Amino acid sequence: MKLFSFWRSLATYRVRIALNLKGIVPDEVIDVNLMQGKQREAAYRAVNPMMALPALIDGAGPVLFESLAIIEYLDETHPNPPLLPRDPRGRARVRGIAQIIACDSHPLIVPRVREYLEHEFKLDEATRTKWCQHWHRAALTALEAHLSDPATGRCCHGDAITLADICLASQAAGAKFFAVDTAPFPNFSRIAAELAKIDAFARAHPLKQPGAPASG
Ligand SMILES: N[C@@H](CCC(=O)N[C@@H](CS)C(=O)NCC(=O)O)C(=O)O
Repeated sequence: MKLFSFWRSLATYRVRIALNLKGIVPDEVIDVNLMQGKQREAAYRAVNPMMALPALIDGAGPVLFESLAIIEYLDETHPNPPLLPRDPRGRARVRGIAQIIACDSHPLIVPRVREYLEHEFKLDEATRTKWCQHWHRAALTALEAHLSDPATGRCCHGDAITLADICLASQAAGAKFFAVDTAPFPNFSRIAAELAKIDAFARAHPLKQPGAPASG
């Protein structure tokens, strides 16, 4: 198994957590330096035409792409521990929370968007940061409302770790990178703090990866 990764990639962080929870160790982790724009070079474009991390090759392939699709693949091929509840309503809620993070919020703050704001619209760094913080807070506000639901337990959905918690951890790491205060979101903060204590989450954290700076 080959994982295409970069320490700072929040989407790859999601996949690393799932791999750790399932006890899967990739044979090879291939570094694609997002800060040097390596994701746009021909070699990686051939792997993932979206020019985004992560990508995963399991055995003879094909290449798997998009973190949520990769995590569901891992869940289907390695069912224990399950990352989705059994009941359709629960699965829909977990996927919904995951998608607020991975599909509605995260895409607005990735390098290609920040770089477009900089080069095409000439927005300075402070304005670009304001953009990122705005979309973070919008997602955190929606998540906090969902997490106030009685279906929330120790984790986003009951007491077992699901895909929603994996995504929540990535949102929490992103909030730190962009200096967004999560204190006004107490359910979110409580779950993030609980997850950070779990080894599979802690080992997968961006700042624990090769090449990461000593602090965020
Ligand atoms: N929806 C994708 C997001 C992929 C994505 O945008 N990844 C970021 C890193 S977290 C990336 O590689 N960005 C490259 C760029 O924006 O140029 C997923 O969840 O896998």
